[in-house]
Amino acid sequence: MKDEYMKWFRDAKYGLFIHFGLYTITEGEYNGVTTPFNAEWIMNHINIPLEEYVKLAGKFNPVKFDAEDIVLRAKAWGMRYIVFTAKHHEGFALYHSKCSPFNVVDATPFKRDILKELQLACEKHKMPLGLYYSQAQDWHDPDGLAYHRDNAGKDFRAYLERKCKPQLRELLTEYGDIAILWFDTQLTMTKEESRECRDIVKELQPNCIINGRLGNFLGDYKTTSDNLIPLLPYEGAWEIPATLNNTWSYKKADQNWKDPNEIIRKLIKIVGRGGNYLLNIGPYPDGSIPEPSVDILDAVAEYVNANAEAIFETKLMPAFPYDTEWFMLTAKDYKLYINVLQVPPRMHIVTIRNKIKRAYIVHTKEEVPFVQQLSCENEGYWEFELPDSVKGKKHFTLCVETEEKCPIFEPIFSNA
Ligand code: H79
Repeated sequence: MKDEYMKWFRDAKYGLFIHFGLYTITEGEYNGVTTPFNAEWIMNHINIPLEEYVKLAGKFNPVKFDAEDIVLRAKAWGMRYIVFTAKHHEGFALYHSKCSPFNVVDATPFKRDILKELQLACEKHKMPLGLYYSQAQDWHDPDGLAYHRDNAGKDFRAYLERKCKPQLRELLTEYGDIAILWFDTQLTMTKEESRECRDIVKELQPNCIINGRLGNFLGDYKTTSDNLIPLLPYEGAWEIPATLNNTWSYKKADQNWKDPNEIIRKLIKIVGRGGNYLLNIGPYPDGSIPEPSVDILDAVAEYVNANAEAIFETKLMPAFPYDTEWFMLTAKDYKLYINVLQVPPRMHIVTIRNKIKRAYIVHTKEEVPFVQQLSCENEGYWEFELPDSVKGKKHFTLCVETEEKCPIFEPIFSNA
């Protein structure tokens, strides 16, 4: 198969994004000013001068950062890969870079190579590790780009050769197998410049997957806009990066956490449309994970782990013709999963034409009696008799095994 190296990614469905950098220790505030937006953008948004910003490195000491704990939690949360910020727009490397002293080992009292620790923990627990790398924006290098700033006098080529390309080489040669190179914000990068970054990745690690934000359509898969779920199923590999509140790096003023049920609903919606959900945490300045994030992801994990067969290794399916609130579908060959997100008074579904072989509750494996007939409108109609074990439950998944390999839905407007 042509894209065999992408298979694990397409099956993985759910990953952990980690935003950690010097911005973390501001918690979204600097000299009494709270940044109005994402905390990792604080330098740019509230205009902290570079000579001030670099002083944050002297305070960077996340003594509670525990790579193995993070990896084990990600596993327990049901996540199948991790993407970590090796360098965000601020330009600070969270690893021991030899081509820029603005890095965690050389510039901070912490002195530990965070990325190396994460790599070893990921290897130990067989967790694929991807790296976020801001390829065009670098607010530390004088020739790196900055959004909303005048970049006219900069020699971007000099930055590329001096920092971006050598750092990519370091990341791809000194930190084991890199599962994904996660680029972000191409800005004005030309096709040739994106191509040079791509070539370095593929030369050093041909199986490393490149996300779409490398720019110029040179990535291996589509990254959607932050936090935006495509309306329709999409056949190519794709992923949505998303937050649990409204910031990526930790921000004290943002306690607008999503409800776990909303995360579950989004996960099913994304998976049903063929995508991956890359869900973010922004550790505290001490390196530990904020309790609200842990609580949400623990709650989501109960659902994910109980219903894993309806989520992972699922395939793209046609769009169900109705915009349903109480359930959303996912599919595998010969199996349709009805992910019930709000238990209805009567469990019936219309417009499905497949022939049912059997139906069972995913987390208990109980057989479920069913009726399959035509509705009074002559539509395909399924009805299920739910066992007591799911009554009163907030959500559960029903698997319907069908004679046919793929779901068959009736178009609802063609015979009008
Ligand atoms: O790393 C996270 C963000 O920091 C990064 N992508 C995710 C994964 C990102 N970089 N740029 N953008 C997102 C888009 C930039 C949007 C902007 Fe703004 C609009 C920058 C300034 C205005 C959004 C609103 C970000 C800050 C305020």
